[in-house]
Amino acid sequence: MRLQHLRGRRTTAVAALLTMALAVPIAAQATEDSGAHDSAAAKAAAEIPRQYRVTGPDSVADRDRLARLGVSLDEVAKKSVVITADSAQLKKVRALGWRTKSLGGPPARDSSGKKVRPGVADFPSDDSGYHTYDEALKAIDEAVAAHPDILSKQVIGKSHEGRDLLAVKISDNVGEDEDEPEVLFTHHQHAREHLTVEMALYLIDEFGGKYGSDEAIKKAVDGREIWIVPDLNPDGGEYDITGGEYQMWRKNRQPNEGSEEIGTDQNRNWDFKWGCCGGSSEDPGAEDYRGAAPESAPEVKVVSDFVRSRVVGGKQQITAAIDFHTYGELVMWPWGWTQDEVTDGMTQDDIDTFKAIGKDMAASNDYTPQQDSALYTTDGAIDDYLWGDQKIFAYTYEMYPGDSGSDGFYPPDEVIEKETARNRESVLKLLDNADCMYKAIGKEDQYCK
Ligand code: 0X9
Ligand code: CA
Ligand code: CA
Ligand code: CA
Ligand code: ZN
Repeated sequence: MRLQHLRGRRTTAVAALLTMALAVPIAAQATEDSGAHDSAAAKAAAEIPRQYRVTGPDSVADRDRLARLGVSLDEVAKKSVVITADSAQLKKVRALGWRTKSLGGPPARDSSGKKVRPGVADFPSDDSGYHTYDEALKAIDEAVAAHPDILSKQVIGKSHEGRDLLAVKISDNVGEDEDEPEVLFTHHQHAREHLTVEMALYLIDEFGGKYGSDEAIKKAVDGREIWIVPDLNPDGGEYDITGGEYQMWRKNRQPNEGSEEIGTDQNRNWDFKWGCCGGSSEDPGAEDYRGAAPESAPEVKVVSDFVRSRVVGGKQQITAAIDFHTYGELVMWPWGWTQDEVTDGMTQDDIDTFKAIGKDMAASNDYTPQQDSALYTTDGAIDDYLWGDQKIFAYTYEMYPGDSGSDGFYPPDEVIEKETARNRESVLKLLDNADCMYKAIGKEDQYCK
């Protein structure tokens, strides 16, 4: 509590300084923006959206109003937010009377002078510690080859552009479907959130490599069937690093009928209360475009089908899940579609369980625990689907950094090791609870006997 308070004050002071320092460049930026053509075609061709701090929004209602303009809300503070917007969206934000301040474009990270060839998907040279899609595949294949008794890989389907979508299984007797609680980890719904793929690779390495030497790892691997979907958005991820320059891309790369705009926000496309509640956009140009129909994004359909395939003998085998995002350092739980806690499909015991385990996990990684909708309203998000439709205790993590002062979506590769290992204990806690989530509220007998 105290730490958060201090952090908040420091952020405010820095914000005040930035406001003064950046007053002139912002005005220049705005002129430049408004001079640019805002036709969808011109925008679709090239414009890299930017982050802005918007000062004023201080409630969920304010933030929802902002999100309906088609911008993404990347960071939420008490009296301001950080958004990603293109020039047309920025104009709309300003028309609502909010004060905006550019935070600049994504970092270049090519100090070594080694340039990536135009059109080639690769991280800028200073960030070569991140894995491209092919590099991640190779790392996974190597891990599976090194530990075939506890790791296996399967292709569960294809992305819009035809890349393989994988599920890595980790368990003892990995080739058999045993009667053990199953736990799902999903990664990289949003293209620019590359640290989440590193989180998947960390888990695969940690569980594979330490099985023989680490008690806690061995217990988890022996007693659970762990599913890792390391990359739900390979097309977007590759697009985001085109030519070694970060593109600030969020959605998948599926074209939209009748529009020049590309992409669906996968985390608004799941088939539970899809588009119900003002928590997504029907505009294909919006950062949170929900798609033409639930599961219209092939990647969402593939993973939904995979999850449904884990219903065996009428019982969903997966009991718990984490969907990894960046950034904000948050542990969140459903609902996203409503501010309410106890509702149809969420009993007092359910929400108490979500909170007890969520807070415990957040205590171990020093993230902030909260309900999804404390940020802003979201409908069609994965955790609402997994809980609402499949009764899987599903959490959403927002990884490092806590705020955009530390490079937002693009933290340098030097932080990968620390910021992935940071979640080791919280992941082990979820795995430990997965045999009966309700034991966290002392109701094992009532629910799990
Ligand atoms: O907006 C999102 O999808 C997530 N934030 S991000 O900056 N990574 O895009 C937050 C989702 C929180 N709500 C639910 N999970 N329902
Ligand atoms: Ca580096
Ligand atoms: Ca097993
Ligand atoms: Ca099983
Ligand atoms: Zn995200």
